Amino acid sequence: MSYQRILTIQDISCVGQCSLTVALPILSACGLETAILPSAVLSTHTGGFSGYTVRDLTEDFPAIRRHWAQEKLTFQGVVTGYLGSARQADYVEEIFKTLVAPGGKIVVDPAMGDYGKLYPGFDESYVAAMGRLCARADVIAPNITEACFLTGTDYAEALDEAGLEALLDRLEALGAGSVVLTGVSRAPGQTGVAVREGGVTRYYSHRRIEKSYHGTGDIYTAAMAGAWLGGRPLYEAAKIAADYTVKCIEATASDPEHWYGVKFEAVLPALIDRLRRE
Ligand code: PXL
Repeated sequence: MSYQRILTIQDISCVGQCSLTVALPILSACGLETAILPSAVLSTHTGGFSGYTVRDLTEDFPAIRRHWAQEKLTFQGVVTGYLGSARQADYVEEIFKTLVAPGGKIVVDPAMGDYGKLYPGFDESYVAAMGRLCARADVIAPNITEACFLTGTDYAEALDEAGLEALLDRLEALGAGSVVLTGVSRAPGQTGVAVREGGVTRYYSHRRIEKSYHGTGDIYTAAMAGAWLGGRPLYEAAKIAADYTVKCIEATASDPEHWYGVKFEAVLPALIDRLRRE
């Protein structure tokens, strides 16, 4: 496969090991040239810090898009995450329509909530905007909370098989090509992902580590998108990313001081090795 240039659009949380500060190194480690479009700049992420600063970069999007179009820059893949505003999603749609190379792929992580709640600052209009982006995506990667908001489903973290299948049906009906649903628990002590492609679901389960960390969804999406855009089948990419995310949590769990994110850097070599081998 020829050298691919990927664009990832999400915020810079200056401190906190999430969004762009994890997506850029992980996509690069997957061997992909990675361009970035920061949706906002925050002094830290919003999960557990107080008094963080936020600068929304929505107003910069149209001119940046125009400049790239003028330079005839296109992308073989676009990966989106946490955005600065609902209106920004309209500009992101414009990028999907005009700057994705023929055959290029779109991965949308509708990063907007966890544990049944939206992140601070997001509301129904943001959920609707994420739904519009999901409709244009080749792959979407919601967690259960995001899946419930996107489909108007009552939130329940532990769903039985029928509940999961119904949720996956509704997610597919949003219009996305394939769905990688994260945080899917099918047995006590386990968690994992469900991959729905062409109406068929495959599950991958692994050990659940009780401690949860910020940014692991972003790490998961970056590794899954990186492996998939790099040429692995989607289910394989979903498994590689799940195993990598578990390793990141394992590398962090023994350090109580490191509460705001995971030490993904320490296990990047293992991700690179696996991608080289498989
Ligand atoms: O990891 C998702 C995320 C990304 N960016 C910011 C966040 C969060 C989660 O809370 O606050 C700014």
